[in-house]
Amino acid sequence: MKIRILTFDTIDSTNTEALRHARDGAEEGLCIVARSQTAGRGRYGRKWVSEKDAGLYFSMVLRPKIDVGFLPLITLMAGVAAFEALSDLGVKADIKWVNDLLADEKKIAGILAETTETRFGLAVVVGIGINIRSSNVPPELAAAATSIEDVLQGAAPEPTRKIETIELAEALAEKLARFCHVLENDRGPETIVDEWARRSSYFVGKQVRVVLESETIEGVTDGLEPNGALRLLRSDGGRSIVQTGEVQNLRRIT
Ligand code: BT5
Repeated sequence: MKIRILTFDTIDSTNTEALRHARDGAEEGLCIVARSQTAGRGRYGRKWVSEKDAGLYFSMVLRPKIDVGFLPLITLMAGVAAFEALSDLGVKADIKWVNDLLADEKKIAGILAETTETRFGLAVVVGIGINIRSSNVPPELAAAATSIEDVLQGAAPEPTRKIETIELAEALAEKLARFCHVLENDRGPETIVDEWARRSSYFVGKQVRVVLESETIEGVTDGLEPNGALRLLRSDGGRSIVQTGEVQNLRRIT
C-alpha cells in the first residue's frame, strides 16, 4: 500500500476528513494528520481532547480485503500498530480491550475505527489519537490520562528528545500498513488475535466491569473470539461474549 500523508493546521476531525476522502475514492494508505482538532471525537460521540501540537491526531483510509465478520479486528490491529509505534519511542504500553492504549495504567492513546460504503467498496477509517505532551491532559483527565512526554520524563532523569509529530505519524502509518497486510493473509485473523494477546494484559485473567447499553457485567477476561469479541467468566458463574461494537466502557476492578 502506498502511504500518503496530508497535513492540516486545524481541522474538525481527522476521521471526518478521511471519511470524506474515502467517499471521494481515495486509495488506501491516505493519512490525514492535523496539528489540532476542533471536533476530535471518541466513541459514542465522546470528545477527544486535541490541543494544538500536543498530540498526534491521525486517520488512515484502509480498504481491507477481509470478510466483513472480521472487521472488528481492525481496531485490535490498530492497537498492535500503535503499541509498536510507542514501543519504538521507549514507551511500554498495554492494550486495554477494545480501543485504548495505557501507559502507567493511564490512557495514552485511543482508537476510533469507522466504516463507510463508497462507490469503490467498503472503506475503513482508522483514527488514532496519541497524547504527546502533558498539555493535552486537562486537570479533569489527569487521574485517567497521560502522555508520551510524561511517561518518558518519569522514566529517565535526562530531558527526553522532543517527539516530532510527523515522524510519529509516518512510523504509525508504516506499522498500520504492515499489520493490515498481516490481517489480510490466510491466517490473518488468528495472527492478529495472537499479536494482540501478546501485548495486552487484558487478554486473560483480568477482573473487569463492562458497561453495555442495557446492562453492566462483572467478571474475569477469558480470551478473545476469532472476531475479537471478549470472552468473560462472569462473577455469577455464567459466561458472556462482548462484541467490540457494544462496549461503552470497560474498567479494571481489583
Ligand atoms: C477513544 O474513544 O478513545 C477514541 C479516540 C480517537 C481519537 C482520534 S484523534 C484522530 C481521530 N480523529 C477523531 O476525531 N478521533 C480520532 P473513547 O473510548 O470513547 O474514549 C473517549 C474518552 O477518553 C473521553 O470520554 C474522555 O474520558 C477520554 N479522553 C478524551 N480525550 C482524551 C485524551 N486526549 N487523552 C486521554 N483520554 C482522553
